[in-house]
Amino acid sequence: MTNITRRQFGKVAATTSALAGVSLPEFSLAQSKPENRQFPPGFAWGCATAAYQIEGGVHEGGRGTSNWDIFSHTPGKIANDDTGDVADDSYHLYKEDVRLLKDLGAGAYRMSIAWPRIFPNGKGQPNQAGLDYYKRVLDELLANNIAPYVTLFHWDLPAALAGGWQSRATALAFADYAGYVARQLSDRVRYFMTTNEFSSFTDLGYKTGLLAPGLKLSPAEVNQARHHGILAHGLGVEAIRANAPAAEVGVAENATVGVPVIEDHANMDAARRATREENAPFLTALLEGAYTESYLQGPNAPHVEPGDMKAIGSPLDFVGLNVYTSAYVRADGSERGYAIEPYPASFPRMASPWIYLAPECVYWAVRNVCEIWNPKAVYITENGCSAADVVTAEGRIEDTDRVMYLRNHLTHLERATSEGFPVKGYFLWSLLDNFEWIDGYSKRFGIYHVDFKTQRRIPKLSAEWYRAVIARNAVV
Ligand code: GBH
Repeated sequence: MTNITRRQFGKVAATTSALAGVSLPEFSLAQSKPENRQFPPGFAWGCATAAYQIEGGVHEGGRGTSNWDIFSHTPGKIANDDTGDVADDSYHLYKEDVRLLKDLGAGAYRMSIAWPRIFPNGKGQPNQAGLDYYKRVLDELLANNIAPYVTLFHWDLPAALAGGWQSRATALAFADYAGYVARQLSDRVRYFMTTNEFSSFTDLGYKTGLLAPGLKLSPAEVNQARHHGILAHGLGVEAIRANAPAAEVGVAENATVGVPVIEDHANMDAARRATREENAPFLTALLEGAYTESYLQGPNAPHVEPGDMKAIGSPLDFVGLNVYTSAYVRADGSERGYAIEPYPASFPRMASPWIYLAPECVYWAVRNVCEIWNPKAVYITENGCSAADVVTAEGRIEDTDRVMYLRNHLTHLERATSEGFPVKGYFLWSLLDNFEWIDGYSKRFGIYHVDFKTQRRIPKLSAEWYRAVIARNAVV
């Protein structure tokens, strides 16, 4: 287009299409709404963290050893051989961290409880000092009008539990722990999540060996560990309900999210099918109270005892979704009805190579889950990204890439709320730079920068931006 301006081109195109017809189908653009990307009144805005990633204090208050203490101290497992021994030292600095939440205007905080602080041996005698630590944290949150959303298991498993998730006894021990915590803390906590990300603590721990305990087991053994994971959830829900009748109980799950390559009926249907099939060992089993037929086919199906599936299918008050990226799906005419498209090499990513910048994931996570299973309520329990943050000479962190990532995801989340899907809140991962599992301290996800030598916290541009989002209850 060398000798024609864009404006002229527009005129020509309009004239041509009016006179001669067009080859592309007609469509109408969605109207942008006057209220401008507002979220519903009462929408919960928060940040998320996890105990082993922020607390440190691993030898304090009678805490027992966890699988992650062992794994992180195994040479070669973690970038730079980092450990969570100190992390953000939130064990001591929790008041400062609550203050950071307060400064954001956050009304909610998703945190986890370290099972080995409550039961140093995984079961048996509870540890009062561990419980008292969480009472102090919760009291500080409540004094600042921040509602705690508590995850009971975010991967730090008491090392004393022999066999870990290979053992059915671990699921039973989890139920006892969950019931105990619910009874002790439900005067302070209304929202409980049982477990965080089944595939992370089962598949990545027992199949690929990437995360603790770093095993590479057979498919049948892996399916059994998965079953124990979701059984722990189910028995945990029952135990929380028995001990804290007023609690709202859910789960935080990183479901695979099918996103239609084109928003037409065939591909949207394929994306729904993919979301149900790809999550068959986990979320699908929870929300249907049964494994799919296809998952049970073949010689590697898990051994299921009578009553297990009923517990696993216990009704939930909310479904928490940890969403970072999409799986693009197309209808392919196959028997299962879908294909997942591989990412082209040029697909943009954030600082962690697994975070493809695919912000439609939050909309389709909500929509698929609601259309397939119709849950009472949905939360985004994690969303965020790592970025190669730099502290300027003036001491600022201008993380425009993180703001771009978050703003795009919230734009797609607002599409879901404006269409009436029951999304009740959003938790940004993460409040602070922290111990990022196998990446150690080399990947930063916080909206507050942490200097791990001094433990000084500095708000990044993204913190400033998130404060504006919360204040306006809208994408800004
Ligand atoms: C969440 O996991 C966790 O809940 C949270 O604790 C964590 O800090 C946060 O995300 C950010 O990572 O190295 O390419 O093999 C998200 C699921 C599972 C995604 C492990 C990254 C490793 C991919 N994660 N996975 S790779």
